[in-house]
Amino acid sequence: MTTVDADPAAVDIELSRTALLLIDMQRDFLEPGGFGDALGNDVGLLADCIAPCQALLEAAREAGVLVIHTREGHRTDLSDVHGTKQERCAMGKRIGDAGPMGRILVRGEPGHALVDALAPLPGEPVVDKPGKGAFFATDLDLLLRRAGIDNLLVCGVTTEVCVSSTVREASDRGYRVVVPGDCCASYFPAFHDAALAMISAQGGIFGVVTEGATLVAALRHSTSAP
Ligand code: TIU
Repeated sequence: MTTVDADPAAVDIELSRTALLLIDMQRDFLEPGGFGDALGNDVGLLADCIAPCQALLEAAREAGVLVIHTREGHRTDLSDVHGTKQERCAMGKRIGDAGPMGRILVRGEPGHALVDALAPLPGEPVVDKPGKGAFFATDLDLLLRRAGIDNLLVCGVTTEVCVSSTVREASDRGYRVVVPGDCCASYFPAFHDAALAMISAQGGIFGVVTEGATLVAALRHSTSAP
């Protein structure tokens, strides 16, 4: 067991039953010309979470913790985009429109790729998801259950959209959720703060919140323990 200091209370996690989930660390959200940009956001606000995610990713790999990456995106014929999802991005370019990183939020396009700093290693599952929550219309739950996972370390973008949706889905499915706040980011700093507060409030209603460095230290300590 590894103890992780967190808000509102420390949690004990068994690393062999823990997975690191990196949510949608894609060029479409983090770089100019993608989906985030098309929605009218300042994508530069997400850059600060890359380095803490990278440090945690390295520590997780060293500790032998299962790493799963997700990507939000759609089929090339857009047959898996709800009309309502299209309607809600009508202010700029829409999903499937051509942009500087290829067709926006479409699988296989340059913008759909994960950022270089967090590229998956061969063998690390990459879950493609059409929605905001990573459990909706994916095989994520099956992968986690088959691997005997109870605990999820959830990082990524954006805090109040795909990270929060996934955290809530995971909580309802019985996973113990740990969110390192600096490994998440939002186009709206106030929403980031509020989303983290909503997770840990009321005794940890959806999970607990910690820092990336706290998790890295816990993973390293556990790896070097006799
Ligand atoms: N718009 C926004 O904040 N986020 C998304 O559309 N998707 C994710 O959060 N991945």
